[in-house]
Amino acid sequence: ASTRGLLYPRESESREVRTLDGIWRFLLSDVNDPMKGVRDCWFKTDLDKVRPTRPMPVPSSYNDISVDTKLRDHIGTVWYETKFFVPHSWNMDQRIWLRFGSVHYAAIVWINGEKVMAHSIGHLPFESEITNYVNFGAENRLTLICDNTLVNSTIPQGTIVEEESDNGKVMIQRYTFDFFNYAGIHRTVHLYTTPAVYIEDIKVSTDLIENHIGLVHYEVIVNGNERKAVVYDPPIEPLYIHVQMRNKEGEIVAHSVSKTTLNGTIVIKDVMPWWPYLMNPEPGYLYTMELYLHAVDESLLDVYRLKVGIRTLKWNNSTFLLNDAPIYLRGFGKHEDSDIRGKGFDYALLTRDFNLIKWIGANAYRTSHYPYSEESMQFADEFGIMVIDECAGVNTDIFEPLLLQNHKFSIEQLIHRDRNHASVIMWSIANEPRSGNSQADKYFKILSNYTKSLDPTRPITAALNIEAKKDKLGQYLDIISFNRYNAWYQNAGQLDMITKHVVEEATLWHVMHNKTVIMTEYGADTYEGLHFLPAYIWSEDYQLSLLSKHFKAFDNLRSQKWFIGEFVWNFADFKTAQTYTRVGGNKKGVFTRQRQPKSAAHLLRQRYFGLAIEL
Ligand code: BDP
Repeated sequence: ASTRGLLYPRESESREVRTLDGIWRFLLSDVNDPMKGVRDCWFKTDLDKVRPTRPMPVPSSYNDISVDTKLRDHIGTVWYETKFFVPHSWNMDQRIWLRFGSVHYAAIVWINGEKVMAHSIGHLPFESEITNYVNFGAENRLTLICDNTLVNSTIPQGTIVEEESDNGKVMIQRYTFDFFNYAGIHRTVHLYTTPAVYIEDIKVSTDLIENHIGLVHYEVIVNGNERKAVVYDPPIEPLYIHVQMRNKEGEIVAHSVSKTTLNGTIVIKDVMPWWPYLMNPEPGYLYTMELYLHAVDESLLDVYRLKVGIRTLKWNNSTFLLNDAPIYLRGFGKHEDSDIRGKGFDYALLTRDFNLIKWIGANAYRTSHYPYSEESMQFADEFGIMVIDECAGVNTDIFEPLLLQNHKFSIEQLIHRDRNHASVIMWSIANEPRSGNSQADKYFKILSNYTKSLDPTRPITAALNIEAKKDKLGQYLDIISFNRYNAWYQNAGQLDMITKHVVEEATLWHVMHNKTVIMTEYGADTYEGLHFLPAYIWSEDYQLSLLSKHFKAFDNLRSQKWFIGEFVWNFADFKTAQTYTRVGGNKKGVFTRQRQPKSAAHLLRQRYFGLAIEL
């Protein structure tokens, strides 16, 4: 699969977009022979002819759709199949693309029995041109195998162990992170067309001069000449791009001048910069960048539209500035998680989440602990919500070379996918890595430098949880983030042992590295409706007190400019693997899994709006 391109599929004068979302056919492979179907070529025939299939919604995790433990806890591979028509009208001078928003964890895809792509690492898109594999004016079969196994070299890591059960030997997937390892086709499946010569990729960065002149630097990659010489022989060259910017009202406010290049800078006078929520009466202001690809004879080849927010980021040892204004982040660690669909994308859930974020007055969240949907990144741009964009490296341990390679690849794909979003203000390269281990230093030096080389325009961070003195990663970060569960995992029940500890730990991180500091996780599991006075662990009252003791620490720290943000864990309750520490999953949500507020949500709302007004 190509990792270039990956522009979100958008229709235009020159492009058609369809989705293949709906009910697909589905079956489980045998746990002890997960690759049998590949050996026996199940993709060469209808899956129903191989074994009985069951209906499976796409997008969705498959785990919670049935009432079957075997499906929920399945380890290894599963098969999906659907059929689709390619109309005659999509004739040979177009290209046809098949694109998956994400499949967790690894996938191989066949069209009409021919392999068209393979991808691993969940939560990231992949696509392939399928023009030469489809039947025009006829039905086509799409078959996919998906593997959810996590091992030492996957991002994130896991281990498979064999245990004795009542039914003989069974495989068990172990992992050290707590969120449930949902699997399946998690995001939209797009079928779309481009012209033969097409805009493959766009890279945008922005600048502001005195907050009233906006600069949009762009680089465009065009492809197609060499790969479809049948159509364009000799190739069409040179090509040029005409770019224009429209404001929210749809008026053209600026355009490119060069008629010879694919790169350039657009200047917008009296610009409306992109501002975070509650920092400006019009947060999340986006321009539409229209790119027209022309042949030199002026004929129009391709059109693509990209939303662009114009803002700057600057950081030093003591502040983090957006459009030259100091930023204080007030937000959440989140999860993509909900009843029945698991990690499956759902516009209703996404819209509800953003309405709650607005209601509570937050201005930021971290995509803990993996890249979230592209649609959510578009929402964050529109709503003015700042995103700490985290790759899927969680609890990284056993630092082997193949892991480093995959970790680099996961960051590379993430940055490639999200670099044009104004909402992305920081990359998080890991959550709670075992950063005290002897190999961690070298590993993270390479990973940090690599990340910075891919995108020097944003700072990098990682959510650390080992003692500051033992950590080896902080030295390579631009901003230090730390997670700590005072009065929960340590000193459970001791609400009087929070404030001092938080202040001391944040200060230690700052003093050791002379960098800005964020608290990226703190919180308490809370069973909604459970009340105890005086506050008692797991009750709503305990969560309220625990949060307010942290607020006291944050207020103390905020007088130091280097403390730049607070993120409560978690936005909403979410499903976990089964352990005796979890009652119906992780309950540290300020909202329930059904997205209704616990008492703490009202307290947090007062604080977050209060902080916004102070700014
Ligand atoms: C932290 C992890 C987070 C967990 C949280 C918890 O970063 O993913 O959900 O603990 O246990 O260590 O609630």
